Amino acid sequence: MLTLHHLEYSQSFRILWLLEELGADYELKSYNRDPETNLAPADYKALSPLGTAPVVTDGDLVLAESNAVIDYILDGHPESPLNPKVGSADRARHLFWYHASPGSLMSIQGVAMVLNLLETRTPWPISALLKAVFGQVRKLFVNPRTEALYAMMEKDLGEKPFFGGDALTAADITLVYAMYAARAKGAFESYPNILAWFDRIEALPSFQSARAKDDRPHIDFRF
Ligand SMILES: N[C@@H](CCC(=O)N[C@@H](CS)C(=O)NCC(=O)O)C(=O)O
Repeated sequence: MLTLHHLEYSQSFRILWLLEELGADYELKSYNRDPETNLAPADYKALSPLGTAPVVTDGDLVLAESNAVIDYILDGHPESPLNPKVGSADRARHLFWYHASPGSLMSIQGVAMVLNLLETRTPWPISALLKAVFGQVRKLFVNPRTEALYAMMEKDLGEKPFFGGDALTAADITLVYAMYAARAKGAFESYPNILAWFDRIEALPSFQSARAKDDRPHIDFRF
């Protein structure tokens, strides 16, 4: 049987939600973060060479990397609407958002996070110099790319209820981590269609049962 190794407040929540949505048979093993480093604890890091969450094990298989895990699980559920069929109306839209999550949104969030860390953890006067340079990086690269993505989300979610189209797909599930991280920073206050998507997914029984199994008081995803 497949085991999900779930690290609290992490990207493995996506896999928990996926498994609940599929009604799959699985075992759940939950881990707390190391209280000192806030990273995965040693027994989680020992699971896979990357030492990151999510990880699933299935017999001899140990698999990390969120979208690889999602694809592996969906391979076992070929009829699931979470992966729209080739040639179906929502196929291209689903593929776009499924890949834009790690490929565009999370990568730009990663750049923004590194810039902020460098700026706030470097002593003056180097920090002042970094601030000036990073201001340009934000203006020319980070902000336009982020705003373009948010504008596209707002438009698409104004036309259909889910990132995947008319129905929930793995695109919505894989985006959930980055979307909550962005919302926590107030990113979507002027994007009503995006905010309505959060209400929509939070109303789903699978999301609610994943939250119950996650058993954490709030959604506060961390790196
Ligand atoms: N690209 C990887 C990223 C995995 C990742 O960075 N996971 C974070 C959790 S959100 C993690 O494991 N953090 C704890 C640590 O690095 O010890 C994936 O999608 O699986």
